[in-house]
Amino acid sequence: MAKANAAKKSSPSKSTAKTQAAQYHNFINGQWVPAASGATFENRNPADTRDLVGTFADSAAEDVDRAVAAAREAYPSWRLYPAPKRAELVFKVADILVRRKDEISRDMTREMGKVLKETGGDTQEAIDMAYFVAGEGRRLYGHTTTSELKNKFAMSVRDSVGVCGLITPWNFPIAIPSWKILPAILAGNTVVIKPAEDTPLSVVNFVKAFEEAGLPAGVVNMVTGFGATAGAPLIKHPTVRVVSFTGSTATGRVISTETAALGKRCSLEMGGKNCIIVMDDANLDLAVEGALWGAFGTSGQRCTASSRMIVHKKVVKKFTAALAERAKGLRVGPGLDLKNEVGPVINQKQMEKILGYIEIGKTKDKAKLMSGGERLTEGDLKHGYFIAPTVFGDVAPNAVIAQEEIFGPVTSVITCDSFENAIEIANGVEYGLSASIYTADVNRAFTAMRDLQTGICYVNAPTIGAEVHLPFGGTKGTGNGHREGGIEAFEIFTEWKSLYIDYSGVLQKAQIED
Ligand code: UN1
Repeated sequence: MAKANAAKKSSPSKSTAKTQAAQYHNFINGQWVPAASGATFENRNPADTRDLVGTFADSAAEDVDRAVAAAREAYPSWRLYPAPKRAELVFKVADILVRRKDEISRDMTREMGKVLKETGGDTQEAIDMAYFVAGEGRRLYGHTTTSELKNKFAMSVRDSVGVCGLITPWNFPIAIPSWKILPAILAGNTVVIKPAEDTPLSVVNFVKAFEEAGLPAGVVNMVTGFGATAGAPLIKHPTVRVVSFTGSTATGRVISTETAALGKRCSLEMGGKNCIIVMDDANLDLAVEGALWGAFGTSGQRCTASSRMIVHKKVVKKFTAALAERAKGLRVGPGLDLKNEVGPVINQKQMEKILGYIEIGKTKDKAKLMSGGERLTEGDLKHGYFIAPTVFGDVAPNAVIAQEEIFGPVTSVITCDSFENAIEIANGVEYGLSASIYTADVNRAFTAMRDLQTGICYVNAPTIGAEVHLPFGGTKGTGNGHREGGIEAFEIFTEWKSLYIDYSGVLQKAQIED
């Protein structure tokens, strides 16, 4: 699956053949090493595929074995290294990211396309996460509690689990790895990360921060490559105790089955079909502004993207016209050019998938195309994967484009008759990540917060923009009950241990009457 992507992304071109591309290796046991086979793959700029970002190790089971062995070797002493000391290293990582934010963000825009302001936000999210998680080094609280028996003390503490296998996506190439690596290592685990094949450079940059901070060898390891050849052996490796995955629902379900069969802990963060409800009493200008950002920020390639607008019949005409107008006005182009507001989509396969959904919207779904609806190929744009911000109007709640995750700059406006009808439409999808409501009515706002079946809910703001100190994740097809971010992130990366200390000097029997 992933291989096909990269093959398209990496088709050779004359203009780059002359320049020597940078070569990047795996990071195993504190060393930068090529794949055991010597194989590499290319990473190209989706805004201009003539630009070769670099070549990366095309890893396989042997590389995964080495990385996992390094993580296992490092684990016993890292586990016993005091958590506040582990936190000091994480604070150092944060400071390094602050210092290198611009450079990291530029590399990120070059390898995955989103505009510089947004890659800055992505890097900032990793910085925020590092400061937040590092603070936990002096907390990681458990409970002290009462005992049923006299002269007996009881408490619970968190322990680490062991080696964690982390599989991360390309849309938040450093933020999402930070959600996984940082709580994992702060809690005393060691990790092997396999970044998306479209964005290995961002994780190379992240790993360099751990190296510079002086993390012991083997605590953080990285193998680059593809899902089938590098991701699968990592997930299945018997030493790997925790798997944390962010990506498609289809892949997540496979991982869920495989890890269950092997008795591993598994956290999944998958798709979304997030909606903005706009009621007739909403501040319409604010709602349009929010919808524009929610639908077209990151070219719609967020799990949290606002891909459905559920709008009250009294204001739907006005809202749709205004949103389409604003969408037409967005400047689409390479993200490194500061005047652009929307970058390309990630690769050819993804572009074709999005264009396929646009076609379904026009034909099968019989929706009304209000803006965009096509690939942009003018001038140098033809060298990249640009799609015009697309708004569909008159979309039925059960239309394909209103049900399936498109992961591109496409949003659907659905008309609702009432608040109750809006909630029903909102909940009528397979996913449950994020939802929002624009209303001036506090009663409606609270009812929506109560009844929307999503892990994240916004009032008078779009569906994107979660902050790292609150739990992130979703219900239904979006996840499997775990959360990233917040102190809840530690649940998957720690094992609870209950401790009983009997200082009575006699045998006391719980639950047994004398
Ligand atoms: C994602 O799209 O997978 O809430 C993550 C947001 C960002 C994270 C998105 N802070 O939109």
